[in-house]
Formats: sequence, structure tokens, C-alpha cells
Amino acid sequence: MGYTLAQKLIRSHLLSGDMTPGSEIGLRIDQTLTQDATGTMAYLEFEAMGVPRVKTELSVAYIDHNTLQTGFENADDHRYIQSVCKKHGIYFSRPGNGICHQVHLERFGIPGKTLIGSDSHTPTAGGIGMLAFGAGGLDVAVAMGGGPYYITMPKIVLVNLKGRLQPWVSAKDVILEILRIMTVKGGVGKIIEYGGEGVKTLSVPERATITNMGAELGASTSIFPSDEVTREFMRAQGRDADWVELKADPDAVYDEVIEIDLSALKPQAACPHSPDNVKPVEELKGIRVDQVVIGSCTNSSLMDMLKVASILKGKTVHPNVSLAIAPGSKQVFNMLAENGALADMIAAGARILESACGPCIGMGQAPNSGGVSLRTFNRNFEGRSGTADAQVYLVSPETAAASALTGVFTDPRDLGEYPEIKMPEKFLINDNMVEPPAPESEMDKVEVLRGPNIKPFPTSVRMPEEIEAKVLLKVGDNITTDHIMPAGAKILPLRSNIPAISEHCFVRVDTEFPARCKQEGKGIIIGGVNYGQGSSREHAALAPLYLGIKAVIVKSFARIHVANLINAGILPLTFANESDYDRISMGDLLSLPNVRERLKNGQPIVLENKTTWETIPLNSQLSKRQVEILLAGGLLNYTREQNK
Ligand code: MIC
Ligand code: SF4
Repeated sequence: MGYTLAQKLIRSHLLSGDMTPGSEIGLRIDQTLTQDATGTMAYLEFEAMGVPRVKTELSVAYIDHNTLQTGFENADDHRYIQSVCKKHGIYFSRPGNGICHQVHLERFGIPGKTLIGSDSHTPTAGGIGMLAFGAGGLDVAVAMGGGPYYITMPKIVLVNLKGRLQPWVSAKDVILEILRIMTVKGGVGKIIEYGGEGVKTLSVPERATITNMGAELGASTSIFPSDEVTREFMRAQGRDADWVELKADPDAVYDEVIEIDLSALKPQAACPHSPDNVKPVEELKGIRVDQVVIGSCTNSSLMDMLKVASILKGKTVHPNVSLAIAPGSKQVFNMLAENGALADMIAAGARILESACGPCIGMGQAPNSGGVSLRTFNRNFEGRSGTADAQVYLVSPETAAASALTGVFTDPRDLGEYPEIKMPEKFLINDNMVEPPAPESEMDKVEVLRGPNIKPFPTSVRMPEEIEAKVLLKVGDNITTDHIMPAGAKILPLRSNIPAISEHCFVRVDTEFPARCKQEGKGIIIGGVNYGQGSSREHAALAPLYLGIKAVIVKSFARIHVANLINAGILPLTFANESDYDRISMGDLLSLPNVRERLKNGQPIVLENKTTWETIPLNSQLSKRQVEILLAGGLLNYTREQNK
């Protein structure tokens, strides 16, 4: 029996475990990336581990999220990351150089290598055949120190592509179709592998749009084969030597197969407030549009930008629309400037933003009250744009640009002839905004610069014999990390200050939550299915830890968040019977008797509701390693104990 491409890469990087779906495996990690909103924590954790130089083949730190500098905090964090990188052997991509996933794909990614990044969209690199995972900062720190990255062996889904996209239909419409079919929890515990005749019709940037939004499926990662198209892209980036061919064996066996006929797809949009609430643009035609934003790690490649520029050329943005455009990288920006496409965008009235995440993470460009905003991004969670009642739709660059001109939701196919845009034979290569680390012999001379905003992270204590605490919050299904730990221009600067950022924990759901936690001193959270979907931010675990949350009991978890809870030392549990969710109310006093002993011995965990005097069976689904981490009170404590 042959192997799928993902299985081949897992096999060649397997350090522990066996490849049976559901069991824990440890992988050797070749490359890491961080961004600044999660990076400060990751590097503080790396420093705490005491490893002098990174042990990966390549580690890169990007500054792309916290680029709105309304106070000293973000700039201080940038300086801190820059100095840590210089000292410890990490490449530093300076602010202005672009969004981590876009730049990594262009300049650093290598087919067949493993990558983990402290950002959930790290699987973007699957577009060139990397096995790339989003992870919490602490997991990235461990990988930089040479440690394995542990995941649950996923099932492998084949998305079999046939046909070819019709004019005005784009890669975004492909992944929106898959989201419509699979939903935001359909990818949990799975790797999405693309194959079939249709693959060769898609360019690398198109593939990367698709793998990028695999994160919204909840998938562990997504991957395309590395073929002649990949080779052309690598060659155009001057990195031909890094290319290798990679594909699944012809007799590979998949756990699930989804057929997509590219020729049959139409322009689509994810409607408010979830990436899987997908409808054909045809059905939305005519809805008034207030804002259009083009960019983000999903759709900010040169090809996307050139398409947009050609749609805008010689026209004017509709008077009721604010159009903002953020090219994904300095390379893209520079090429647009050199070939005149940027001038076409400016002339049409686009508001040009720096190469960064910007509006995608609520860093500026919040829409007007109740405003309809069409965005080429990957997430439209309620409130994420910075305006609580905004209606955000996720669309392709083509649909976005067309609607910016008409002022209403527009099917780009109505625009007439499709602009033929070809991938350049050579990209403009200039890595002058990537600072290499100091040589090892000089690392001692580098001083690490710490601003006053950097506060120590919360300490967790060893798991007690028994947990007894009140339910301080009960939430429903599909809670995102944006609910747990919101981002945006006001809160992101607090990413290196856990005590301060904790004041904002869950406030979009319940403004009293932080105060209630402080009053009680400890507590338990109850949730529904797919709890913690979305971002990799470990702050969504560290803030609850700081606020005294001891356990989170839900119907099911999202992959990265549950790993972050374990790393922080918060006990994640699931209901053995989902209907028991209804037997717990806010304020109930819950007890987990002998929990330490039971975890240690692999015995089932039982919950006693001391308010109703009911007993509820729970599942823990933890590996032996995860149990040890929890008993030690988190991964940092565990690592310290191991090194004693
Ligand atoms: C996001 O898109 O939500 C982010 C901001 O990139 C996050 C990381 C973070 O919260 O810093 C992600 O996707 O992991
Ligand atoms: Fe940045 Fe948005 Fe991509 Fe997250 S999803 S990395 S905020 S561009």
C-alpha cells in the first residue's frame, strides 16, 4: 500500500509514535516562523529554556501584526524581538517587509520540509508542498530549541480537483466551496491533501490561498504536491535549487475523498459571521457595500494585486465605498510600483496600506456602524473588524474589486472580458529587509532590549489532588479565540503583558468575566463544540490561566487551542455525553475529585455537580506526555522538571 504525500513527509520526520490516526506523534521540525503578536511570548519562552542558539535549519521572526504604533508598546516589542533574534540565531524580517506567510512562501519555504509557526495560517506554505502547522508560541519555542512538535496523527482527506477555473472564478472560491461542504469544524483531526488533474492548472499563489484557509476548516494542515508549477515559482524566486518533486504514491489510500470540479465553480462569499456561511455571489447581488479591503495572508500575492489593478484601471471607486489595499509583501509592493499597477490603484482612489496584516486583525480600517465590508481575508468573526455590528463578507479579489467600483455586491463575471495575468518569469528579489543573526562568536555582545510593557508570564502550579470551583462562564458552539482573547488596535499592544491583557478576556461575550474571576480566585469554563477555533494565540490560554481558570469542559475542542491549554497547565475535558452540557449552569459549584490520581492512572474523570448533586462522566483524551505536562502545571514546568 502506498503513502499519501502528507504521510510521506510525516514518515520522513517522525521522531516518536506510530502513524495510526488518533495517536500522538512527535515530528522533527526543520523551520520555524513567528509573527510579532505571538512572537514576544514565544521568545520570552525560548529565553526561559536557556538554549543559546536555535537548533532548526532556519528560524525567521516577522513583524507584521502589531504595526500600528499608537503607543510605545508595539515598537518596544519589535526592538525586543529584533535583539533576541540577533543573539540567538534567528532571521529577522523587519516591519514593512510583509506578512509572514506571504514572505515565507516567497523567500524561505522549501518543498518537503516541516515548518511550524506561531500563527494559525502557517499551512499557507503547504502551497509549495511543505508540511506546515500553526502552533502555540511555546511549541514553537520548543521546536527552536530542537525539540519535537507533537500532534495527534490526523486522518488524510484527498480533495480531488478536476477541470479548470472559469474566468472571474478564483482560488478563494475553491476554498469557500470546501468550507461550505466541510464547515469550520469539518477539518478537525484531518490533513487536507490536494490532488487530481486540476492541480496543475493552479499557480502557487492560488494554491497558497487554498492551503491558507484550510485553517478555517479546523484542519491540522493542507498540502499540494510539488510539481513543475512549483518549480517555476521557485525559479522565478531565484530558488530553483530548493525545489524537489513531491507527490502521493499512485496507490495511496485516503480516509476520505472530496471531488471538486473547478470548471463548475462560481464566485462565492462567506456571509457574516462565519467563514463557512457560504453563498453564491449571484444571490447577494445588489446588497449595498460600504467598505472593501483587499489583502491579508490569503489574497495579497502579486497575481491577486495585478488582477485588482487591472479591474480598477481607468475607473473610480464608488463614492459610497472606502477601498483599502494592503499588498502582502515588499516584493509585491515593489513590483506593483515598478510596473505601474500601483499607480492604477491610486488613481482609482484606493487607500494604500503598508504590507502587513492591518485591517485583518482589526489594526485600523474598522467599518462604519452596521457597515457592509467585503474583505479578501480568511476570518469574518463577529467584531473582529473592530466594529461590533459590521457585516463582514469574505470574497475573492475579483469580487472585491468589482463591488468597490459599483458600490453594491457584484458578480465579477458581469464585468466582461477577463484580464489575462501571467506569473512573472522573475520576481524582484531584494532581501535587504531581512536581517541575519549575529555569528555565534559574537552573540554574547548582543544586548536584548526589553521595554517596560514586557511583563513576566503567569506561573502555573502543579495539578492539585482535587479541583473544586464554580462555573464562571458557560458558552455555546464554535467559540473562537477572538471571543476568548480579542485582538484589535487597542488590545494587541498588550500581548506581552498578560496581567493587562487579561482584563479583556471574554469581554465580547460577557463584560463581567474578568472581574468575576478575580473575585472568585478560581473557576471553570463550560463550552460547546469546536471550542477555541481560529487563531493560535496562546494568550487565549494564558489569560484564563492568569484569571484562575483550572479546567475547561466542552463538547469538543479545536486543535491548536487544546494544545495551548495543556501547555499552560489548564485541564481540558470533554463531556462523555454531549447532552450533559445542559446539566450544568452558570454559577454551579463543580468538583473533580481525585483528579490528579485519576489522570496519572488513566482512570475516567468524573465530575460532581455540587449544586445539583448530579454526577457527570467526562473524557480526557490525553496522551501520557500531555498528562505529565498537566500534572507538572504546564509545559515550562514540565521542561524544567525534565532538565533537573
Ligand atoms: C489571526 O489571524 O487571528 C492571527 C492574529 O494571525 C492569529 C495569531 C494571533 O492571534 O496573534 C492566528 O491566526 O494565529
Ligand atoms: Fe495576519 Fe490576518 Fe493572516 Fe492572521 S489571518 S496572519 S492577522 S493577515
